[in-house]
Amino acid sequence: MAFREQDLDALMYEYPAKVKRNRKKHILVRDTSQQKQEIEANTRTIPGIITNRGCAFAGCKGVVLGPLKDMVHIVHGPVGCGYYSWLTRRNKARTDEGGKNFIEYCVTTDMQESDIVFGGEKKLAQLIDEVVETLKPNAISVSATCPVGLIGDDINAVSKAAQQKHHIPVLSFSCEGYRGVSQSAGHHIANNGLMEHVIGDSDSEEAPGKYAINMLGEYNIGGDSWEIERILEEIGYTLVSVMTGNSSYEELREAHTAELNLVQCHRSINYIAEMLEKKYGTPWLKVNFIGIESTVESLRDMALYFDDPALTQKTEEVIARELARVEPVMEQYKKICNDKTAFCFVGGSRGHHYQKLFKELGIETILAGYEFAHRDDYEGREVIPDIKMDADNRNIPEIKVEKDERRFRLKIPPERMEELKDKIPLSNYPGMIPDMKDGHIVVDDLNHFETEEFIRILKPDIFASGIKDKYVVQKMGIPSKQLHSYDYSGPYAGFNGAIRFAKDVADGFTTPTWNFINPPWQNEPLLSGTVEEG
Ligand code: CFM
Ligand code: HCA
Repeated sequence: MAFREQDLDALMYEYPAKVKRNRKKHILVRDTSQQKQEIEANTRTIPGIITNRGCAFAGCKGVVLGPLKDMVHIVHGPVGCGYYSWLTRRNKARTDEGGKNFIEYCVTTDMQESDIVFGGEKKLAQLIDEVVETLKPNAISVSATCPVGLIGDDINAVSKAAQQKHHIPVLSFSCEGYRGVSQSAGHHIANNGLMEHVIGDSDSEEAPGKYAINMLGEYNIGGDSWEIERILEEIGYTLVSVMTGNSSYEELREAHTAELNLVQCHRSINYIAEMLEKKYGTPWLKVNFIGIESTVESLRDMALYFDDPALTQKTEEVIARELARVEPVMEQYKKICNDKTAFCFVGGSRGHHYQKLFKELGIETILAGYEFAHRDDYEGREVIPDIKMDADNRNIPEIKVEKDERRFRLKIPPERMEELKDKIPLSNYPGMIPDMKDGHIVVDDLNHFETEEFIRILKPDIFASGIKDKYVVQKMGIPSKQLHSYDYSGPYAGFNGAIRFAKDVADGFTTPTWNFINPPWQNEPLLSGTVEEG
């Protein structure tokens, strides 16, 4: 059914007027006749509403720092904060030869009532001593949970003292859960800390190999990064670091030597991309390795950036071989998935990234959104190219693109500039809204009430989101796919990931389970009300 802007009022029938006014700004029905549609985002969830969002601690320790495997990540706080952030995100890591890997450890000060009353600094200092002695990590992070900020423990001072005592980096992060409005604040805190204390903290000036790149915003969930690395390394790229999937403190120190930064998840790490650009002049390129088409497009953009015929040729060879292998398999799954509809609601980038992969299977995303993205993730960031040649620099051909003091140097031979300038992938991100079709819905910080209402009205064939709403939706008789943890499957990125995803989704549609579940609307009327006489 076609959904219209005015249908939103009916959908929100239970909201008090003030709440309705607020939530309406976070929901839009796509209308391509409008030049630009705006949405409110990155604001506080209304207290009492059941949101899927996480906290700043989750964004800092869980998302950005957690995957760094040669570090021990200490949670200073009650045991629950450590326990519930222990391995649930499925950021995988393999131990390098002779290397250290503490990913499977859950290390916390386990604060008790007495620590809240008398302070937990001593306990933290003792735990750091114990960690150094027993685990000998390359570095330690200390992340603060809510009570730490409330009682005023100075984790910064404790960490500094421990660093002097043990001669290993002990980094503290004031990422108390209540900071900011979601996990997004935690990404920022972690990014700042890594940039200040880790990235570039080595004497290396040269990259370790040819076509040296960092991959930012890739966390190796379900092994995604390994599949992307397989492709990039075969083409001939040197991965200096991945931020931060399957990565290490030691790898990150070298990140400044890369020639180009790829940005997979824009939301969680754009700060580092921008800071690297400012500090070292390294440009960044938005990529997307979710979906076959997006993967191919990203590989071609990268080849265009380096503009080396041998690299371009190898890129095309790998693309042709992989497409010949995976496309016939996708065709088979498409027969099951074709003409179906999806809701796709995930954190800060996957709500958009997965839409193309759904599309490749013939599944249309009719409602999408992010938990905690900012407006530029929805509306895009505009970079107006103002291309100038540097006449003195003809031996190192480059294009300078300037906007808001941001400069991108793209190595393109001058004679090809005219031909390539419109194709150059600038450091920008078009956002989710322009990719949505007329009548489709974009929702920021979708909550449980709205989820049920939208499902009742639009009845999608598959619902993609996270653990907090998965089971409610499945009990309504609709297959659900966790796009955070991949329901213990994966990888879903790259060519092999697309096939794995297609199989999992097709299995979701064809399982006989659905014969045993009656969706509520089969037995209950969709409308209810009273008829007044007279
Ligand atoms: Fe980036 Fe992520 Fe996401 Fe994210 Fe997350 Fe995640 Fe996510 Mo869960 S970094 S914004 S804070 S792509 S943990 S790996 S799945 S909400 S859409
Ligand atoms: C987080 C992590 C999370 C949660 C997933 C979910 C993840 O936000 O702290 O709600 O299903 O990907 O593990 O986003």
